[in-house]
Amino acid sequence: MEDTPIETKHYDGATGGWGSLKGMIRVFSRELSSPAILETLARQNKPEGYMCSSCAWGKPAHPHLFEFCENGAKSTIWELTRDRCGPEFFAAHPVGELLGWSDYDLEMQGRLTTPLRYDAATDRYVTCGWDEAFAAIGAELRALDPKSVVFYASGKASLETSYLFGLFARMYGHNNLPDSSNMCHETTSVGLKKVIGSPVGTCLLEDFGHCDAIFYFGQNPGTNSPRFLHPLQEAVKRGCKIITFNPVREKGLERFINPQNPIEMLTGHGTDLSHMYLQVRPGGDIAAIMGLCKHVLAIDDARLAAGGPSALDRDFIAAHTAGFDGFAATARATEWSEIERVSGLKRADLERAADVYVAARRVIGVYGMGLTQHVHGTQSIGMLVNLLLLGGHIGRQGAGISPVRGHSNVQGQRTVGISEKPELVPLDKLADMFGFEPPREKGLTTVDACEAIRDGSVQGFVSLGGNFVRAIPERDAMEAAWTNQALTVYIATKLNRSHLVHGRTSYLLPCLARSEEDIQASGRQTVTIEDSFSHIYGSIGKRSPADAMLRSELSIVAGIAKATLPSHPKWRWDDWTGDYGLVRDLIAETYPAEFRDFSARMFQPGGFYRGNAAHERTWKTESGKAEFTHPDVISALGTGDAPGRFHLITMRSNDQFNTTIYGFSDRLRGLEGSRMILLINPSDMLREGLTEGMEVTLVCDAGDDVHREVRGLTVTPFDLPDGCVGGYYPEMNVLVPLWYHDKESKTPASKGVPVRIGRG
Ligand SMILES: Nc1nc2c(c(=O)[nH]1)N[C@H]1C(S)=C(S)[C@@H](COP(=O)(O)OP(=O)(O)OC[C@H]3O[C@@H](n4cnc5c(=O)[nH]c(N)nc54)[C@H](O)[C@@H]3O)O[C@H]1N2
Ligand SMILES: Nc1nc2c(c(=O)[nH]1)N[C@H]1C(S)=C(S)[C@@H](COP(=O)(O)OP(=O)(O)OC[C@H]3O[C@@H](n4cnc5c(=O)[nH]c(N)nc54)[C@H](O)[C@@H]3O)O[C@H]1N2
Ligand SMILES: [Mo]
Repeated sequence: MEDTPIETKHYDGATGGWGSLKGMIRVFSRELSSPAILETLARQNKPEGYMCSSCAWGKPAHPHLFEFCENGAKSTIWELTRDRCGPEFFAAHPVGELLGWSDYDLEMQGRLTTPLRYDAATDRYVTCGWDEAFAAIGAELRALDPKSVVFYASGKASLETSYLFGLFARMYGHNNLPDSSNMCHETTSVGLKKVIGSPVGTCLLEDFGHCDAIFYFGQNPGTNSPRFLHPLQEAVKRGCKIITFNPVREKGLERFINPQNPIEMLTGHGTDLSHMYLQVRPGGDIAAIMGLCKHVLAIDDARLAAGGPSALDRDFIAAHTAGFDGFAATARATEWSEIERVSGLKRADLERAADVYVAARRVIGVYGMGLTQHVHGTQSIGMLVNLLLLGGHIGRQGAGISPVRGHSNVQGQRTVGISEKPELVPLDKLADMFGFEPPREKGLTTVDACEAIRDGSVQGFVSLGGNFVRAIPERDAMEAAWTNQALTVYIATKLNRSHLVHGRTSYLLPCLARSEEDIQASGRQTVTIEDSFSHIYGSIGKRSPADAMLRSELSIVAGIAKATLPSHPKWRWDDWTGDYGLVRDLIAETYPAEFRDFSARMFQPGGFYRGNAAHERTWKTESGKAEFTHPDVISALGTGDAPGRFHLITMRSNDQFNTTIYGFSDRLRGLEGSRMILLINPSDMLREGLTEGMEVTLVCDAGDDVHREVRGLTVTPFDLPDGCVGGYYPEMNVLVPLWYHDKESKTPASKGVPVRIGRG
């Protein structure tokens, strides 16, 4: 690419530093002057404080003075905005008009304040009372077949609320409990469960204080989990080597200036984070890891031939794993030329990276959406586990596999029963505790739910947070089908597009945010959440609610349940609403191994660990061992290379939280001002005859007969591997076919969408 005259966009600064403070101030200068906000930020992620509702990164037992990051602060400030989106707003704007507004403009209206009912005669949301809303929703739900209703959760609501939401679904009569995880780390839940018997990562936060090497795949900490940069920086300073695999040169993985360190802030000297940065092609991770394993095996062969010690942990492999021989044969048989072609990486680089692996005594594998959102994502995760198993790097200090979760309680929601998979929930226990017969058949995932909404078999959708219609694939077709439903219910803090794409009967119910005080019959309530390291924390909101009419998520769920279900002496919705401690007792009774003494332990500094069998080297897999798998594909993409075809990565900017757009600056990538851009490398630009600033259309090239396109994208040169392009999520979601998902978990393959570039 050096010989092309086109310059790519890039950012010269480091992650963190003054840029992160400026980033916060630019978006929120007005809100930052509020003492309430400063007080909330100072208590963020501290024991007995408030747990940030942004990402799921761990909260250390010994927090920094300010244990928050640029993006966590943005999320808190966003919740605590002074703006209100009340009845006058809805009186002034019919839904038909609001459908023409951008995501940014909708959420910028501020916090919802009163319960709202959709009125078809005026095409407006109109104010209604809570009791009226509950009664009407209850009547609609009773009239519907429970199997035709979906209860979606977006990953933020507390363990207490989530437990009751899942319980309500089963008492009502279905397991249709998809959550945002179905678009995110479901690949992990399915993939890791299969090979190590645990649906979640095995690392603890402390492990990052002991590792010698981190193999880092497809996760962007600078934007999505900035507090992770602190342990990464400390690890590098100790001599740990980070080897990064990512098609995009993410600043967060290149250099970090710690905003908590005055010397680094004043001198501008930060830490270079990645020892090697390998710009793998999208979906090229299976091949890249195959190359690493191949070289590790070659080193082992050479050492053994010379009478030296093995480069593998042979005792671990013999005692704890199954399938090593088959996997080793596959790795040996895979040609380097194939590995280089698919990964886009050079053999010499992969060999150097493998040398780092062999030299390290403790290795951690980290990953995010770059592995999970592919057609063969489960196989990529299996490959990363293969790599770690070679050296016995699971189930000991300083080693393990560490998926970085998204929403702040997305992992916890699964833990307490929000799952469409009945086998993951102790149904017999629930039957016993609550005196009812829970449904036993599998429920709908996100993709299944979308298909069922399209074919008309789903008629009701109850949404605990989130912005489902905007987050899913195939948005145009889905929006059209959505309005055929009989009932939609949205429990939310802010207005978003999903609320406008409503069923015939629709309610929009405004709730408290986690940072707000939640007073019930027994007094001020605490809620709990679980982080990426299976640690559980209490969180207390202290801010005055945005409006006196707001209710907590738990009380809204309980209110709808009570209005829907028959009364039963063991179904104590009012008591549970009055004292969340009673719900924690139910959780502890349902999951005694993980949650014993729940309320007593929830304020333990650093959270309490609910345990993980794989961390103790107990493998709850089919074979009872950790399983080496051999992939049946070498690329994780669902489509091959073809003339004119690119694979699209849908990306998050530094100024967004999922579908919530805070602003138009993607500072860490040097991209400013617009989200309607197409990122492409200069050689591909020349090959396609494109010039910077030209407007183009992206067209889906998945080979079915549906036309999907996004118009008006500005060509922007960017450092990417050949054959791929980048664009922003959720704007690009129109292009992702609903059927284009991970084969095993059905996670939409949002990181490798086949597209063509059209003119105009
Ligand atoms: N500020 C902020 N924080 C967030 C969020 C947010 O939107 N904003 N979202 C939250 C949620 S729900 C989630 S799930 C997480 C998401 O956090 P991440 O897991 O970091 O997700 P993404 O930013 O979508 O993509 C991750 C990285 O994968 C790379 N990548 C793309 N394709 C490939 C590939 O084929 N191979 C490899 N190796 N890399 C690839 C991309 O370049 C990108 O750097 O963040 C959470 N935290
Ligand atoms: N193309 C593409 N698509 C993707 C992805 C991608 O990388 N590329 N990423 C996927 C991923 S990882 C995820 S997790 C999903 C995200 O999907 P969702 O979780 O459904 O979406 P969010 O944008 O996080 O939801 C934002 C809305 O949540 C509501 N909200 C915010 N805080 C609260 C609260 O405390 N309580 C309640 N009740 N409501 C609240 C607000 O109304 C806000 O508008 O999108 C997925 N879609
Ligand atoms: Mo996510």
